[in-house]
Amino acid sequence: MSLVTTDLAATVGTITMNHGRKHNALSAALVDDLLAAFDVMERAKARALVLRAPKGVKVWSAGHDVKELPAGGRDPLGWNDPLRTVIRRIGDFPAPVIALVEGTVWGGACELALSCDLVIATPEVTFAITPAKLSVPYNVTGLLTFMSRMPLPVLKEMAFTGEPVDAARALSLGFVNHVQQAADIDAFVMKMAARIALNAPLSVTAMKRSIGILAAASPLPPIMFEQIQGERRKVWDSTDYREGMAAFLERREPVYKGE
Ligand code: LCV
Repeated sequence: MSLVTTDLAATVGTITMNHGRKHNALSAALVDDLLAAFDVMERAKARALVLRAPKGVKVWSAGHDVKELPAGGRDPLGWNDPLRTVIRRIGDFPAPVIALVEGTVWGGACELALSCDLVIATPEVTFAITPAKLSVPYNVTGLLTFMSRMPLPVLKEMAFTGEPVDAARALSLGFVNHVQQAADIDAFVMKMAARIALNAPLSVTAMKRSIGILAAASPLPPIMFEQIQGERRKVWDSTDYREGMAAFLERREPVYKGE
């Protein structure tokens, strides 16, 4: 049974992440079903796409499936990681993707939501960037996603503390487009999606792709990329990395020693 449901109303598609038992943790299985759903919607030439969880969820997505992270000794967020793959798919999708967010959003799911073209949330939504809590070295394109959505001091606060930021603050900082009450958000999002779908799809796609290319156009000399990878390897090779995984699985607070 698929872990997502899809709906296509005229030229507006909706993909619903529906693995409630694991709070939509972005496992390989859930991401595979998401990718299949994106392909269905692209073949159907959807002109706007809504990415959501079931109505009224407590957790939109619990982020990367921690139980699928490598035990150590290699990059936990490499090119073929399911989270990286679905993030790229959102950017590649020809039509605008609108994140309809209810519930709490954790770790890589923050990047999933913020990599969408528009983010619309209820007031109860919170976003928590959690790599520091798990001793995970977030990856280059992931950090660039966050850097392009919010001021550096805000990203540093979220990344270093791991503490949630609520929808009102996210709206004031610009990484949420609108905040709507739970009773109103579905109609609000579908009205915006329908408005987008009435516009010229070739123009919308060209602008989405051009903006994406321009926003990602940050020339990084290879030596700097290797320097970043060196910093990240210190983390994924550390005993702290293994402590972060163990603490999560044992449902206890981690004790980090900086080694
Ligand atoms: C696997 C899970 C998860 C999960 N993975 O329900 O950004 S990075 O670098 O940090 C990146 C690596 C990343 O995204 O890491 C993941 C960051 N996510 C989090 O830190 C959130 C972890 N989850 C939670 O704090 C709680 O599950 C919340 C607060 C979301 C919900 O709490 P609640 O008490 O309602 P449970 O914790 O009981 O979770 C229900 C089931 O979902 C699994 C969890 O292990 C449990 O499974 P079992 O019943 O089999 O034990 N689950 C939740 N999150 N990220 N599995």
